Amino acid sequence: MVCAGVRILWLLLLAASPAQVNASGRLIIRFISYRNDDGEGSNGQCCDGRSIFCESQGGCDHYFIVSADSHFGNKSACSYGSVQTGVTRDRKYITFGDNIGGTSNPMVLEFNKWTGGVKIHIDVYDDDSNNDDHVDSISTIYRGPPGQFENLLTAEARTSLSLGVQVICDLNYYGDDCTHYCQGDYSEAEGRYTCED
Ligand SMILES: [Ca+2]
Ligand SMILES: [Ca+2]
Repeated sequence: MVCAGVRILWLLLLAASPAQVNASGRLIIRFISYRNDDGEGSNGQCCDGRSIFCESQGGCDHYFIVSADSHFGNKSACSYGSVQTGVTRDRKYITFGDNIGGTSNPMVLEFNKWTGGVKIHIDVYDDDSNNDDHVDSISTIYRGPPGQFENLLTAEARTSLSLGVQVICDLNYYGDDCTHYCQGDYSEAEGRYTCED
């Protein structure tokens, strides 16, 4: 997988220069709710069961593979990383709490430079004992600078996911791309922290 390759590259970079490479910010993705009205997979069949009547809730055991990409045209680049959630069993409709089948919600992806936007791509599957069924592939784009507030978005195709996105720079990192490092001294005269540059 390309995503795995990116991660391995980063590990090599980190190993090569341990004092130089730090995360400068975080992309925070919070799942709010998800709806799969038909309780079906992308093949048009009930998530579980093959009769004309779906099981209650379709038998859908949803889990989500989230990839966050700074390059909107190439979803496989996966620049900000990816997360696979745990499973929520037997639900067509999910209201997410702070835990998605063992995965912390919100999910936090660290980055070294914010590029001004992100394409968030989500592959949805129904967990089975073998050959999980594909349910949907949905994505949304967020553009904006780092800030204090969560932005609400909807990723929608046949099914729909509501999510919140926030971008924050780490402590002492500033600027629209979170790469300006400043650990300045507090200036009594100016009433604020100052930096050399
Ligand atoms: Ca299934
Ligand atoms: Ca299932």
